[in-house]
Amino acid sequence: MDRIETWKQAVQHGDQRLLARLMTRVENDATFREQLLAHLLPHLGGAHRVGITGPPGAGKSTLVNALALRYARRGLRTAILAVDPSSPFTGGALLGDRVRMAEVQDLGKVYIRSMATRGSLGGLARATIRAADLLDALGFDVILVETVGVGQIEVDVLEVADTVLVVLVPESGDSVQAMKAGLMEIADVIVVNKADREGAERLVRDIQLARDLGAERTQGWQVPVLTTVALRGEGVDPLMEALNRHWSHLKESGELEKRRKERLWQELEDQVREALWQRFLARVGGEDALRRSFEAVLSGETTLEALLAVAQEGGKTHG
Ligand SMILES: Nc1nc2c(ncn2[C@@H]2O[C@H](COP(=O)(O)OP(=O)(O)OP(=O)(O)O)[C@@H](O)[C@H]2O)c(=O)[nH]1
Ligand SMILES: [Mg+2]
Repeated sequence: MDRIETWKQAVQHGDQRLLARLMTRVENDATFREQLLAHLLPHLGGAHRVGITGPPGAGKSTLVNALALRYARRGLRTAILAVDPSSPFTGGALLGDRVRMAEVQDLGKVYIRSMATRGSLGGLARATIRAADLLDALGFDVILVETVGVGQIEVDVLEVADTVLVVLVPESGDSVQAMKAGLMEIADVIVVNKADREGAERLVRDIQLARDLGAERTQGWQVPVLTTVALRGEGVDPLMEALNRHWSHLKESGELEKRRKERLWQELEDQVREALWQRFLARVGGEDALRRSFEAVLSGETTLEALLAVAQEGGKTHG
């Protein structure tokens, strides 16, 4: 029996410490992360990965909380990955999320993990993708990934998620005007949360208009625009239905397989690039040496061609 099968059984029997240990390694140990993929590959595919993104304070955590409770009540094994681009573990936002998510944790059915940012955003994206892969292989049915919709992270959510839920609030009206078409390239489902406030219906209409301008992320899928009051759980059931419909659409249209393949291809490309870069560095005598040579190129002492030639000759002599 392979390693993943052993882990899977242990985790399904409630071994929380094993799960925590694995997740910590995924987060901190890049080598483990890369080696793990090979083992995970044959076990992937069962989990619906939902990425939740949107501006700070839009109510993403509240919604994720409400969704997770509902999924769990349906008997689905549910996990939350909370990705925070700035807060360390002691950070206010993260702490706040944890307190708000206490209700979920009390239920004891939903697995929650905060992914702390270490190193680059790219590294975070990779750690998050691998964490989702691990949870998928261990038998989770639903993985909700909350990211803050700023800069790079917003695009990263596309890599990790099968379904992208964009959470907006009535106050987002102006930024929606600015990003119209772009929004549709990201979103599979859009929700206007805090619909208890002024302007929600207008924003819904604006988004529906914008929807017809942009290219949809999922072919043959019209992006539903819903409203919620996450704080009171209003609209959360229809939202979950929309997410489920998208998941069915992905499976039935063959789009899911296409995306997963694309994701793994990306992964392969990343790993090959990284490996080649490391070999290049080794040939030129490490990063410090390369930087010195680079300075020499900049000052005209040597040329880029000469530098590349050294790397290639080094390759020949060292095999
Ligand atoms: N009025 C109103 N407030 C809400 C609603 N949903 C959430 N909130 C409040 O909005 C605030 C932010 O909610 P969060 O769920 O933490 O928002 P978030 O998007 O996760 O925030 P960050 O993770 O910090 O970006 C909290 O005070 C919530 O209680 C809603 O439907 N209506
Ligand atoms: Mg949050």
